[in-house]
Amino acid sequence: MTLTAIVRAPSPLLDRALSTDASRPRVDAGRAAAQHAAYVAVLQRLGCHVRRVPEAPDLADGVFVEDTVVIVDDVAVMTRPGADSRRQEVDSVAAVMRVLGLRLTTLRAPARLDGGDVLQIDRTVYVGRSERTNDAAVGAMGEILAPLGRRVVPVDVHGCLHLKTAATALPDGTVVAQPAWVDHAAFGDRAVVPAADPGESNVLCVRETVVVRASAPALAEQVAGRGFAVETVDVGEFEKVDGGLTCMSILVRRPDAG
Ligand code: CIR
Repeated sequence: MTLTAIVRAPSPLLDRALSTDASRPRVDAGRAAAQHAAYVAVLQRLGCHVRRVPEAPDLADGVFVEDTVVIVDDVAVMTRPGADSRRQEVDSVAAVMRVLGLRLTTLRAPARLDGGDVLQIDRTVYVGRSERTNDAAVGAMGEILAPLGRRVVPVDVHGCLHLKTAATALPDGTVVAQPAWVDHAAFGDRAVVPAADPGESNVLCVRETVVVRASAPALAEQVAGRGFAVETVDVGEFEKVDGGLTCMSILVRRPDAG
C-alpha cells in the first residue's frame, strides 16, 4: 500500500486564520513553519510520500488542506468549505488530485462541508453537522458515496469546530471522543472511549502508528496503553487557530502497482 501525504506550507499570515478563540495568543509564523516541518518529517518517517500543494501565502488557512477534499477509494470529493474565506483553497488541491489520477466530483451550493467534519471508519462515513457543514452536504455525500458502498451517518457536533475536533478513530476502529462535544450514541455499536485529556480529541493514524499532539500527554498515554505505537508532535501554533493533526494533511492510500 502506497501512502501519499498531501501538505501545504503554512502562510506567513497564519495569525489571521479563522479562530474560535478571540483571546488567543498570537501565532508565531516562524515557529509555525518549524512545527510544520517537524510534522511533515514525522509523516515521512512513518512511510508517507509527501507531495506539496503550491504555497499560497495569501491564504491564511491554506495549511489546513484536509478541509478541501474527502477521498473515498479513487474518488476525490472536492468540498465547498463552510467559511467563504476558505473557498479559494480548493482549486489548487483539486489540481493535485488530478495529477494523482483520482476521479473528481465537487460539492455544489447549497452544500457546505469541511473535510474536518468527515470521519471514515471501515465503510461508514460519519459526517458532522457543525457550524461549517450542513444537512445539504450530508445528503450530497450520501448520494455520492452510496455507489461506492459507503453509508453516511450524520453526527451532531456542539461546542467545537469540527467532528474530528471531537472524535477520531484508532487503527482498530475504536473512537476516542470528547463527550461534551459529540453524542456517543451517534456511533451506534462502535466502541467509543472518552479522551483522557480535555480539548481536541484529534489523532492521526498513519498505518498502525497513532500521532498525538504534544499538548495531550494523557491521550498519548491512553493510546499507548491500548497497545498502539505513538508519535507525538508539537502543533501548538496551529492549535491557536483551531488546527489539529488531521487537518494539515490529506492521506491518499493506493494499492502498490503490480
Ligand atoms: C478554520 O477555522 O477553518 C481553521 N482556522 C482551522 C481548520 C482546522 N481544520 C480541521 O481541523 N480540519
